[in-house]
Amino acid sequence: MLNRIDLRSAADAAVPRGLLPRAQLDVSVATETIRPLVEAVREHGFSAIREATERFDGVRLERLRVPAEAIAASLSALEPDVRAALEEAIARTRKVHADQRRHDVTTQVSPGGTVTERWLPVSRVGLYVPGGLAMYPSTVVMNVVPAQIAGVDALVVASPPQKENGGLPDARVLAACALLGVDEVYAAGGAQAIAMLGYGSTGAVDGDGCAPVDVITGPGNIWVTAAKRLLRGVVGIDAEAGPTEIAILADDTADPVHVAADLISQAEHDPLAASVLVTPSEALAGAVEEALGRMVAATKHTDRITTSLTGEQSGIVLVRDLEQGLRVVDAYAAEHLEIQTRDARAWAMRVRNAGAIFVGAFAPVSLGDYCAGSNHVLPTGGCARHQSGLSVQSFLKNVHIVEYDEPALREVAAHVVALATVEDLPAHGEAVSARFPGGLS
Ligand code: HSO
Ligand code: ZN
Repeated sequence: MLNRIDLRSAADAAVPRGLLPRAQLDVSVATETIRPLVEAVREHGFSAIREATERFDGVRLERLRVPAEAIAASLSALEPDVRAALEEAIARTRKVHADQRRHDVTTQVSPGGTVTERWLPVSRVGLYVPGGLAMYPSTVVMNVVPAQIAGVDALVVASPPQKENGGLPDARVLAACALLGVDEVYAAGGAQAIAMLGYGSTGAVDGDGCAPVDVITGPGNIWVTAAKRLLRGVVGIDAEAGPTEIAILADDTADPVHVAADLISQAEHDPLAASVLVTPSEALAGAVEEALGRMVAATKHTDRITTSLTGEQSGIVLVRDLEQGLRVVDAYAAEHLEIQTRDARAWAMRVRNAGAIFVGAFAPVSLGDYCAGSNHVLPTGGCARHQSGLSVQSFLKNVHIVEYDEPALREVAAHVVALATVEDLPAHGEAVSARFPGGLS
């Protein structure tokens, strides 16, 4: 079912990324397609959002903002087991993210001269929660918890209106908002929602509009990603989240049924999702193939999963040994990486590039999707080489506070003047020497 890539006789040098399975997602074309829509929302606000919503979601919007009663009613209607699960997910996610809080640090640079690095939350954050092939109340948790711990002033959620829910966003998404105390929710999806968050928008009536935010986070389809790219600079944007990915580094100690189940679990998201097994064991590769054959047919979303597993973005990579496997997973830089080997923790600690790493036989990715306490908004498409997943840090910025007294400035004044002179910016130097009319020394 999966493509095979045999790297066992490949040279020992760094693994060329081009050899690894990965779909190319052309966001730049989509960016041009949605540019007029983003501009229309910027100029016309609600009427442009309503028009796009009718066209893409098949819903005629009466109001942009979801009424407080509808959010409360969704929580009352929530199944008790789902409520308990969401509460547990929230508690664990809070526990882990509370430890990410930053503390201000003051460095004494010289006697009388200090620089304080102060961490401040952004004021207003917009969280996008998609609602296409699947509904994601868990994504509400993963976005809202770190923003709240960072201490943002205002937090708004946008999620596409659903015909099945009377033109409101998904009921479970609304219930998750209620559990987290989020009461500013907008029924908007796709590129129009991102434009609404970035530029702000009028509403159907007074008080129904959305004020612009400072940062937009949350995953979405290619149109959402393209709109975020257009808005970058106008607002802060988290990573561009493409289709989900799982890579598993496994040896002959791994259970093929567990490996197959985990590959299937992420393939379930999207026909474009990527599932990659990296192993030195031909026996494991064969057993996983055999298990997939049985298990894919028996699961609910067989078509989507088959498309994903047989696509060019998925495959089994055969390696000589785990050392070469480590180089492969580092080059691939998966959104999610599982290590199912002997000494799994030791191998995990040697990985440089991955969005999140799941260690050993009992830490499947779906645990992290919901209840591990870790965040599930993670860099895809190889961005884990230079980016991190969503965290409290995503909602903080730092400002340096510079405090020098007179002797401290005098001590370094000549150096400032010398650098200003060499850069041909004498007024910079004069701003210092003006403070010492009697000379610098
Ligand atoms: N695996 C997805 C997150 C998710 N899974 C939400 C289930 N619900 C991307 O990390
Ligand atoms: Zn998932």
